Amino acid sequence: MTTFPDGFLWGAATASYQIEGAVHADGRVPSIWDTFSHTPGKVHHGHTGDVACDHYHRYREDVQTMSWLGLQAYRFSVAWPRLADLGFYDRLVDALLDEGIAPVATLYHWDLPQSLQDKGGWTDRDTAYRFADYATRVHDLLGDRVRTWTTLNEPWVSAFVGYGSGRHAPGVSDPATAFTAAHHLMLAHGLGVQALRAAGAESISLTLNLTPILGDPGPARLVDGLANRIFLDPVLRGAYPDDVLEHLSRYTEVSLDDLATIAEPIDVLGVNYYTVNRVVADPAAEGSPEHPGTQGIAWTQPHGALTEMGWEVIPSGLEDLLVRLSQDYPGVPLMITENGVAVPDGVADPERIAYLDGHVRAVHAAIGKGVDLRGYFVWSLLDNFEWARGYDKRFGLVRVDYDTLERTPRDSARWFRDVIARNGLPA
Ligand code: GBH
Repeated sequence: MTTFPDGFLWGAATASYQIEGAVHADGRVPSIWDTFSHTPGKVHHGHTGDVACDHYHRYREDVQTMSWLGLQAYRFSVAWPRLADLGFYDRLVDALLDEGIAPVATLYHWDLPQSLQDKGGWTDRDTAYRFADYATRVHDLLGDRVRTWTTLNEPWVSAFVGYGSGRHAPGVSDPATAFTAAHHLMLAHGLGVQALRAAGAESISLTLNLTPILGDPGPARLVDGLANRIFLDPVLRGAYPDDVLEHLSRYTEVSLDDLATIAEPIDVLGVNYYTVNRVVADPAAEGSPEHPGTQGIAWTQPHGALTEMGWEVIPSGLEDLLVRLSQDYPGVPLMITENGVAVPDGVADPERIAYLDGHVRAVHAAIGKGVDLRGYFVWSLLDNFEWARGYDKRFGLVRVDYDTLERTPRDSARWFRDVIARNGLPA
């Protein structure tokens, strides 16, 4: 039997723009993802989040599904564009608590109000201060019931996919803006931690997408800096790594005051893990716009079977990552805040069960090696708007029919229900 420690937290995750729909309800204002998805050519098939899973109106049914699954926690994000009327989250949190499900709230999962983008978005330092004000307002409303808070989801994606390659909103492609955005996102995180702490939040975290970089040691080290250490080091060690600072400081000023704010202690580090990257030295290579400064480095073919996203399936990458984090950044408990896979549509999804089984085993092995890992959240509860890839890529434990909006639990949902019920995998 693969059994987990008592109190290990099993959950599932979603994000506001990916599931809510109801983009005009109750005074919601436009976000950068409304603008981006309505710009022709940006999202596959021209899909938008206008309706998505209509979770905004169907949350009661979805909470019932969570209850059937036996979820102990549910990770959702609050839409900043809904700040004028947060009543939806008030109702959602009450519905979760009625079912004994712990709400885990992320304050920013990529849906920046368009009005802030019009003033520069994350390239404008002021956005970080606005984020802290927003954090305080959300905590004022939900803080009596929500104990666990996450500032940002995956600042790497916000900065380097939003402002580096432009594959995501706001669709800017410029290394200078990407690095500047990265620093301002870190500052927003630190100011957000201060705001939440002052308001009395019990547990505060940051969620990073951490991608182990395999291949030639020199290139792998550089890309690891630009993808992983750029956020890990300032938050958990108080300084940007030298190899990263060399790039950053070309575009933005990094003061000691900022570094002190960014290093504000957190209670948990959220880890989103999907796959690894493989790189080699190649003098002719242009590098990647999502890792500016990587001229002379080429990304090589993933190994083995690929997911519908084209990502390599490699559970050992997760075990190694967790062990590395506990060695390089000791003292901070870890939580898997996202892990999951897009597979071909259907209610039978043996590939998803195999993927999750492999990764849950990897997590168990890491705990066996002494890693302080507190929980595991599947991405995702529901099929949803997979950003630039639209609705074709399906990550849900629960299938969504986008014509009828009917929900159908997949085989993997039954499998995960068993895992939660026995707090471990079957023999
Ligand atoms: C998460 O992002 C998001 O938080 C979530 O909203 C999203 O729906 C989910 O994952 C699934 O995509 O780009 O080929 O080099 C994950 C973002 C995915 C970025 C893996 C780095 C590395 C593979 N990460 N990616 S590749």
